[in-house]
Amino acid sequence: MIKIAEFLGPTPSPLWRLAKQAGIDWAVGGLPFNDPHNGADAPWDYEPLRRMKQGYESGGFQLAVIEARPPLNRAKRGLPGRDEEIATVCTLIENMGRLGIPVWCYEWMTDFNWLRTDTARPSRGGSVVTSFDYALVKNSPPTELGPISEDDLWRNLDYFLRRVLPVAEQWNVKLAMHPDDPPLSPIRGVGRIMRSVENFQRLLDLVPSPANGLTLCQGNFTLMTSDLPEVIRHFGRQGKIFFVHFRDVRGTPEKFEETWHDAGQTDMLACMQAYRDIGFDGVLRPDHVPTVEGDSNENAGYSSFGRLYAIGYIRGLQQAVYGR
Ligand SMILES: [Mn+2]
Repeated sequence: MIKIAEFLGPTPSPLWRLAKQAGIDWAVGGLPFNDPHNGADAPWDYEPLRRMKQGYESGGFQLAVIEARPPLNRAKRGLPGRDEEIATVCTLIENMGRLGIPVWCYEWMTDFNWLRTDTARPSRGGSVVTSFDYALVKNSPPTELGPISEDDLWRNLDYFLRRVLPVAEQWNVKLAMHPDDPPLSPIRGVGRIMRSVENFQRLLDLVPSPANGLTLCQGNFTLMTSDLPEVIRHFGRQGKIFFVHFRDVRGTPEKFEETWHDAGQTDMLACMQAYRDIGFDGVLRPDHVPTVEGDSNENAGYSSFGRLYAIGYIRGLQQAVYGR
């Protein structure tokens, strides 16, 4: 059975109570905030992580996934200092293992993370969503660090995985690679490799390990295929889906907008059936949601009230597919 989770900040908030009221028992967390109690400890050290986990538990949530990364740009680019960054990741993984936090969601986007050209595009009934149009960025100058090829990104990823995966195996923590968003390459001179079903298979085959897997972010994967349920089965049969982002879009990798969960291009019911068919028993969270009336668009994609609708929609699909 899937476990429906929410992305929650590390301190109690109205959103925590809304999520709890909507029936959420699982939290996806970031890294602990800087806190005077941390002393010399970094966010990936044991005590800050332990206190964060305990905080979620006192709010009624089990911490199932950490979806934040220590600095990794040197590792992604293969620059001096990458071994120190990789050591930090190994510390995080070990401490997650000690605390029984089973999944780390990471990504291999260098220089910049998910990219949109509009964060307030009108959607249903005056709600707003994010959107992307490659035509608006195709003439953007390269990033400060300059172009980097896809071959270099693969080489650096291989170097990273060969050091981190043995630690992840030892501590029983799973690495769940998130797709590049948008799944398009290059952007601003920067190659983006996690952008196709074939490339995700290449990731799995690059360094075979029970800890090497993926985050099935539907909003990106549905732009890589015309048959998302089959892609879910393809990776699910291999036991490689460790985490799911449940959201939808309309369009192509070059030009798309995010949508309400009931209004995108993907057959969401068929996706839920595919998760059941592969026996997926991990965590699934609504990813980006529309910003709706009465809510702030300050953190586009993460509106509180928009999430309530998404949770209800997902709960309905879950009960339709798995029964009550
Ligand atoms: Mn995602």
